Amino acid sequence: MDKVVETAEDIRSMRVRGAGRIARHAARALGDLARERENLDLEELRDELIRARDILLRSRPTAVSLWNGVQAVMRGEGEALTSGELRERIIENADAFVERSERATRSIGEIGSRRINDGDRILTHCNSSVALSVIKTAFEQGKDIEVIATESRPWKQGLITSRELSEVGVPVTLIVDSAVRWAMKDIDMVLVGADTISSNGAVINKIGTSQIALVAQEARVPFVVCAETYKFSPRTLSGEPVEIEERDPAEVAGADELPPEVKVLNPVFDATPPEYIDYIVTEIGLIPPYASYEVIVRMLGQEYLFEDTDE
Ligand code: RI2
Repeated sequence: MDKVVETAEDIRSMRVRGAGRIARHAARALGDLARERENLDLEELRDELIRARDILLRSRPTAVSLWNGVQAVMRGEGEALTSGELRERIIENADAFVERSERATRSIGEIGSRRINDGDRILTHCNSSVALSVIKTAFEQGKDIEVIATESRPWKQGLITSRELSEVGVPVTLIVDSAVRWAMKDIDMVLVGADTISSNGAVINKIGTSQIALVAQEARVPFVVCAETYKFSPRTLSGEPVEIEERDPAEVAGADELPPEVKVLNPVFDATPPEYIDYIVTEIGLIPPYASYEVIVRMLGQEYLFEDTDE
């Protein structure tokens, strides 16, 4: 269980971050737990897995990818008749989820890149592995593109994006978050990731995303979201609101920088309404945000996470 606690701490502290990565990290931890626990009987193993699942789910509240990933690994745990069967099922589920998640990132790169034109200047926010998969794929196809990356306060994931793109040769310029409206006049497309997509098509992503969407709408610049289908939230279909994580105010300003009576808030995600979103690039194709309900129903109804729909 130590490793599970360590995994949860990696996610909580953002040593491992990004909605897709945290889902894979948690899935691997459950798979490893099942692999290691050869000596437990069925009930002991089941209890341990359920405890591990709950520890992992408590690590970060907003990205539904974590929840969907953990649910995918735990699928069918109640049906196993022996501990061997349970172990096998969890290991198989974990490997399948990780594999599917990595494949989805590549598929989104392929599909999304078809909408990028030679000469495009793309604005991206934070650090989304799927949005970057689209950009890198378009660049590998020989398209002459340029990226404007926002700093993304307070964690400055824009620096990670800038380094990552520059390493593969994509021309990239970093701007502060408040320079987005200034920059928008020369942008051809905004490309962002998602932590959660609700059944009404609202996209929950890094704080500041909804402001960028507003600016893009005003400037008539396409606003495109890149997200694997496990970022759509079945929980929102049953009316559950998406919890917006609020992190330590010290990430925004240190205690010694301000008088003690000043309150500092640090919400790290916001919701962009569907009317600001042109389309969502998923591994099953481009979908309008209003089709989110359909994606969720398919996921729920057909154990969607385990289908090979992108081949
Ligand atoms: P991928 C990140 O959250 C950002 O909000 C990013 O847009 C989103 O996850 C999706 O990332 P954080 O972990 O799954 O930096 O596309 O808070 O990599």
